[in-house]
Amino acid sequence: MAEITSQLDTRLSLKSLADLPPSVVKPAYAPDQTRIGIVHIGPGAFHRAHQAVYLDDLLADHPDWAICGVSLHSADVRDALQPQDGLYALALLGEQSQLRVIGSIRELLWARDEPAAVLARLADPSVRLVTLTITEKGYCLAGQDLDVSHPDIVHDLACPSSPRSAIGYLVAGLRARQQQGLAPYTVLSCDNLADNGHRLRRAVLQYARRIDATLASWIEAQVAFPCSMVDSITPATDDALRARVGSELGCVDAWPIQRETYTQWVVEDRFCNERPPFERVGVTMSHDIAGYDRAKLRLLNGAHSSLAYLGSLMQIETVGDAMSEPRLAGFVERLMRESIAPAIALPAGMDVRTYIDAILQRFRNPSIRHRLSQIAWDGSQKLPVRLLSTIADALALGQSIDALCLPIAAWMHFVRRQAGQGVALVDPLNDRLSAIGSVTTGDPQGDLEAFFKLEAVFAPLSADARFVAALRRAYAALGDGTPASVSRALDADGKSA
Ligand code: CS2
Repeated sequence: MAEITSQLDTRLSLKSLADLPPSVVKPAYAPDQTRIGIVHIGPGAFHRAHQAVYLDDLLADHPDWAICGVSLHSADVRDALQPQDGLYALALLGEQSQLRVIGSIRELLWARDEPAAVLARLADPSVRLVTLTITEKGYCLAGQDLDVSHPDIVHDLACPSSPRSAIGYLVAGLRARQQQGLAPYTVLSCDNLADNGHRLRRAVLQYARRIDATLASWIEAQVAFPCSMVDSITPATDDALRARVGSELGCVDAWPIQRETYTQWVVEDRFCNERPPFERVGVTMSHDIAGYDRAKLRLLNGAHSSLAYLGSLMQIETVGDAMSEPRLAGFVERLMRESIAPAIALPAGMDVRTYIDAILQRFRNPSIRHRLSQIAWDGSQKLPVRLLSTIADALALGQSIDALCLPIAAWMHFVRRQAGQGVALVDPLNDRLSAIGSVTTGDPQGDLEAFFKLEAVFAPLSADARFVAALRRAYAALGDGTPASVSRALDADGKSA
């Protein structure tokens, strides 16, 4: 016992790497012999489960593509991983589960603490690529444009050399390069946004134009912002994972990560500086990724958010549990096959039936517990991209939007329920949402009007009479949002199908 305790006092690190049991897969290279070539903004769980793993596969043969992870808002990742020399364990969950230690993140910075170090890295010519996973809200967008009233953007426009936002840092780094006559870096968005590269480019240029027109023209002419599609289901770390990883490693990892074994990354092959040979480690490099990103966002993420809100109202805890509820599983399958897929312009060669089958199977993965409450975060940011865009396209094609409105109505009931119980939402619009939730009465007409004040979510659809009527029906069908009334609405949808 004493021995086990003393082992568990040991922290995962370069020093303890050699002592890990043989069942744990270790980096196939010496992490301290690599060099940083990528700055990644937002080294959260998704990045560490996805991009960092592709780079981990590459570093043995291409050691100058290690990652410097920069957190903008919280010191947590740096504080957990710095004492571990950047190492962490990744549990791959599937039929053949595996534990591997990832070594590709070689430096961790918290921008609030070390802004000069972040700017120095961005200006370092060995850094040829800057990648981002900052979630939808990190882009500070209002519709298609930069939200110039966002507090971080207001701050950065006033003090561009000591930024707070990702956009502010990207531009400050590019400005240093332009001034020093250095080549720019490619900026690669890895977030769940359709046309993520184009949207980021637009926001960066809108910001740059406000501080320096010459710089903006240089960025416009010189910097590439490829689009990408990222996919791997990554449930948040919980105590069960920490305990399992601790006992398998025989030492402490303060922040292990878990994900399904499936992973996909499609990247538009348009870089303005050197890039890692991503294709060698399973990344699909393509000249046109539009279509892939829409299919994934609308089918997988749209279905996820639908399960999240309908399932939460039904007091179901995880995606797996939701898929064991026949009404909900039936609804989400019909939604994907009959409402979402017909409204997407699919990429050439994509067999959408097989794609949907695979998603449903991934949702049923018995090895993972993916909490609906995690997916329910940031609904105000996710719904426009995941479901409302499909509704707009379905309307343009003259298709029925009744089923598509049900998860939107479920979100509204969810917001109302949380406000009624005094529970804060994890959502950048939490204040406005709780205010709206607390004035709702359950009357569809009045409640819709209250929600439509959220223009960033509902405009311009809220001006379309067909949408208003369908959403009103869906909201009414969910009654008072209790499990019994949600079940009735799902039954009714099944019968009308
Ligand atoms: C999920 C995604 O939390 C969520 O909103 O829908 O994180 C999803 O698991 C990934 O996009 C899968 O690639």
